[in-house]
Amino acid sequence: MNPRTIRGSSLRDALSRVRANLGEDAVVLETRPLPELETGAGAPYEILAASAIESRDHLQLDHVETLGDVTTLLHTVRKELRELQSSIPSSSVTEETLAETLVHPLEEMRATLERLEGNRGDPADRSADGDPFVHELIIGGVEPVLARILSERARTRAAPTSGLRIARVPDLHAEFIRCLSVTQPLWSLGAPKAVAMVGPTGVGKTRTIAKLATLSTFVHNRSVGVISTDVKRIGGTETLETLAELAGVPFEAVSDVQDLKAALGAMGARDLVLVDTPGVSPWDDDGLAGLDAMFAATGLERHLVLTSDTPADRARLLGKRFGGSHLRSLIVTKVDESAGPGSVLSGVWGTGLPISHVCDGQSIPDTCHAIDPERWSERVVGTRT
Ligand SMILES: Nc1nc2c(ncn2[C@@H]2O[C@H](COP(=O)(O)OP(=O)(O)OP(=O)(O)O)[C@@H](O)[C@H]2O)c(=O)[nH]1
Ligand SMILES: [Mg+2]
Repeated sequence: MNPRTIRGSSLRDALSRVRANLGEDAVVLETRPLPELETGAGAPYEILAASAIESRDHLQLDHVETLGDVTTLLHTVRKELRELQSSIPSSSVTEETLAETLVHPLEEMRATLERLEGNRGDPADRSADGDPFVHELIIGGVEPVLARILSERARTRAAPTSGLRIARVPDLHAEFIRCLSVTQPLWSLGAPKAVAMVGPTGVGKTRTIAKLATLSTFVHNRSVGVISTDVKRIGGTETLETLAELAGVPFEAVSDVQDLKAALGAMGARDLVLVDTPGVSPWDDDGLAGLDAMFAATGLERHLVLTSDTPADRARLLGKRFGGSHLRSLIVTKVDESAGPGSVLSGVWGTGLPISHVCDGQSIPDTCHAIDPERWSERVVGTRT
């Protein structure tokens, strides 16, 4: 694109010169009054503009990519509306319910559209839209669309209604911490608890259970039991059984709900019973129905396990498919493989669940942690004020 600067004796005059020189569809990139001439006759203007054909060529790839993002988000919104309509009796669908359900997807869509708008700027700034906060958050691992939303919220926090909207790092910290909801780790639950890990295949459910069983036993002094329901696949239980044995923790492999109930009964006095489930595709309706039936029969708590590279819109879908309002917390794994610690925000944002644990490696047990939002925020945003 070769933008040109064109001047006129007024805005209207400058615009007609732009059209005469660059065509009827010329793209106006910037307008500004010419202060040094303001005392003269009229109000002279300068316009930075480019020919539409060049601009389209220039933006084509970004448009394709961004329109793809917008289409995905629209698809998610439409799907959520359909699910909302079918899951809530029509009399109880209030404007508040709708607004609450749609607020996150709409914010994401707005940020994406703003990026489309921002794509007219300097190509070098596109990933962060030239916004240093967005840049900082993306470097810290935050998903770009969420980085834009957080930066915007920090500015609103700094100047809610008017003013220069200049935010500082503490405003960004406050907004990050507000989004990063956490809940108590599983080893500090008060009453005896039986909890199950659910989630798609390969996200780290089994390994997380091995870490939690070991840490809960040796570091937090809890009596623990482990049950695996992943008996149909070859190799589904062996690793966990061996690890439970090494930690001196009782282990049972069960193949149906009756056996599961019996095993839960036998371990009923334990502080924490961890139940492993097989990985299920979010599109496998039968597999998910099997899980639902197991939970309905046992009253087990469910905790969703997702990897840290799961984008917010996919996390939203996975949250709904793996239990929706029945889920108690989110465990984010493979943070060590992500772009940065800020990546954990996508799961929380998409599912609306608080994080109970994050995992950042394969080794057992030292790569499973509870998180403190303030310290986590410092790792993402830094501590400069
Ligand atoms: N780098 C890294 N690897 C991990 C982490 N957690 C689990 N893994 C690895 O991810 C792979 C899958 O882990 P599993 O625990 O078997 O995953 P799963 O969810 O039980 O898998 P399925 O039972 O097949 O659904 C293994 O190679 C683990 O060692 C983590 O926090 N970081
Ligand atoms: Mg497993």
